[in-house]
Amino acid sequence: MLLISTPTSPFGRKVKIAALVYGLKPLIHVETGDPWTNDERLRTANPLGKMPALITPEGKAIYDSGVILEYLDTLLDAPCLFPAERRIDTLVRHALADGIIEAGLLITYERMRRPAEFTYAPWIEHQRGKIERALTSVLSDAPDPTIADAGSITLACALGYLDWRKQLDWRAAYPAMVEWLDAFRAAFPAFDATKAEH
Ligand SMILES: N[C@@H](CCC(=O)N[C@@H](CS)C(=O)NCC(=O)O)C(=O)O
Repeated sequence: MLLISTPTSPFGRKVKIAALVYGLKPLIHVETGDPWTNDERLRTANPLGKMPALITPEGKAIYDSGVILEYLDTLLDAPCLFPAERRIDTLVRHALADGIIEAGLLITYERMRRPAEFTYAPWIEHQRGKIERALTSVLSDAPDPTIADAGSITLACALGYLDWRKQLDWRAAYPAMVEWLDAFRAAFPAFDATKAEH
């Protein structure tokens, strides 16, 4: 399989952690894509030009990251990323954590992709509000940090992304989440193994 991503993509990191934890890494070859240029290979795989995209051995292109996780689950003896007995809860947790990454990404794009004179602070605050509400919600219903499913893996990637791009100081505001991430890191070395050198 070919995974088109970058070392820094939080969505790509979800896929890499899942592959490491569930022993699929040897089946996946990672190549770097670039959504900001005319990367025809990426655009052919995913017309939206977003990463990650996975090409199966049969040549089928799969995106987005959540669908790739669903695909990886089909390669396991039983689904572990979206376990059948808690599928809906896991899908909701996955959606919430994905939303944190998306809001963080929009803040980063506003800061880095838009000319400084056009940066719109209320838009950044709007996105930051989503992240704050999501993290507050997670506090009362956090996934088990010792189980690697789509919810916990994506939450860890979201927190790692906030650490990198600093959309807000989540460590000061949500100390319980620091403990949660420490527990996830201890349980799954794949988290640190997929940290990009920034
Ligand atoms: N929902 C998509 C989001 C993917 C995404 O936004 N990836 C970023 C990189 S981290 C990207 O490709 N951005 C370029 C763009 O939006 O054109 C997924 O889960 O795969």
